[in-house]
Amino acid sequence: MHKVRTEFPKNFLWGGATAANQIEGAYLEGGKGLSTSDMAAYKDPYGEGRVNNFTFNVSSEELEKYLLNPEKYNFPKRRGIDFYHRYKEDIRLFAEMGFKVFRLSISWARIFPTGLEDEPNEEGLKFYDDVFDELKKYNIEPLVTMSHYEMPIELTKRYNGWMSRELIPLFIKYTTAIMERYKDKVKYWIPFNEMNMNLNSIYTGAGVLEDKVTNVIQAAYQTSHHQFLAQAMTISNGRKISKDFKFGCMINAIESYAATSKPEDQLASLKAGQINLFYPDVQVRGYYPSYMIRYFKENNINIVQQEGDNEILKNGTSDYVAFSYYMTHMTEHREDMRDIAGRLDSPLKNPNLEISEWDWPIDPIGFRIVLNKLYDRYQIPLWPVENGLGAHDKVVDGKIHDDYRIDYLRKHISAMADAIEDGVEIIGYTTWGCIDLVSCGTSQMSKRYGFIYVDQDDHGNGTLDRIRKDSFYWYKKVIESNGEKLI
Ligand code: BGP
Repeated sequence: MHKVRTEFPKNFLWGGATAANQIEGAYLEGGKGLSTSDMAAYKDPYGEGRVNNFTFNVSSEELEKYLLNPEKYNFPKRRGIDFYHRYKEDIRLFAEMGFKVFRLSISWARIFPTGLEDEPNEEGLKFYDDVFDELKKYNIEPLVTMSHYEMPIELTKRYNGWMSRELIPLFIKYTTAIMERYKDKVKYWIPFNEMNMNLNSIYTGAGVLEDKVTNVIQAAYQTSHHQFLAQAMTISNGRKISKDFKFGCMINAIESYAATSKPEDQLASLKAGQINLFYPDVQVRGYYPSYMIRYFKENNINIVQQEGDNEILKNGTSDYVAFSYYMTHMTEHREDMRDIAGRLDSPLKNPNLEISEWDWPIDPIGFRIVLNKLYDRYQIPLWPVENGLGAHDKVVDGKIHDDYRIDYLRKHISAMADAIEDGVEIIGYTTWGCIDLVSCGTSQMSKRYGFIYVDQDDHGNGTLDRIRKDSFYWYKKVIESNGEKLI
């Protein structure tokens, strides 16, 4: 019988998560080329009467303007939080909290500035060597995302991003270069961040200019097909490079509760769940599930595939399921299922849940449900690699009293402990934005997730000084006690 575990495993990997485009800055230093995320211009986040004025998508017209007259716009992701120059100080702070793992991503455009070069950029490779060496000093394990919402902009201009199959060999060239280089420094890899968010923003996830495609949903699935292949090929290549490598697929896990007990709503909730889990289904099992083949047929979605694709998918499945968890949604029956699945902004509000300042529902029990469902389905280890609360923080006499963040994380860690007791196998936990960083969705600096405050506003004003928040000391105790002390 499965042993009931009442505590976190001894070697549980506690830590935090980031992404290159949201922290590094130095967007043209060290030979780096321009990337898709360098084009996410800041827009008034409260514009059009909405709190979430997403800067996710870029049109052809905008891209042209941004390339021609960049000085007219504010591009927060070009600045990040200057991790490129301050990584030693930041890693020292992570070590002080007792991190066992640090999730970061490599910027493709630092290694292949346009994506088209034959040889990698040595300066870019060296930067990550230095970062990994610094982590090693403190025995912090790196968890590396190969593609986290960015790619060389040249690939968007030339191929319209992942719409083109040409991207696959270019990505393989990049991932082979980094796996060869860091084979003795990195064990845990995630080829793509939240591939399922292609449905939400095809530019952010796949470098595609939406105005250049005719059917955006079909395009999202076509880019995903190319990324599935690229991921599977990366994994099968990686297994030849090092036997120690462990690869995770990664989704934004959004559990969708049925709005009522009506069977039609229950079915709609099942379907929304399938659309979410379609991604790990392909990446863990190695083939397209039948429910999705039906969905494609019913919605006139035609994915261009080639002979041999099934074989590729089968040969590159994942070792663990990584996922981000922020919220749950509600689903009701609709004639057009495309309205409800795969979106970040749910049309229905759950009256039982509190919401964040950015309208994201807060649901720790949903976290336990997601952990159980994923484990029941795949029976391989899980890794929540993003979870956290975006909030406005106030500095008062040099201190940040972020008890709301502590409360959020405490409840989610508790839910994770319950899931462990349910028998779910979890490798580790990395909270999102362990140091304040630029928001992915809104490009705001003021949407903060960190244990460490970074003195910078949405327009780039500030000293960039790092300040420990109350949550910093709290998380240090959580790690020290291996999840026992949550108070
Ligand atoms: C995830 C992304 C992250 C991230 C996080 C929070 O979807 O993988 O990059 O930033 O969401 O989102 P936001 O920054 O929009 O609050």
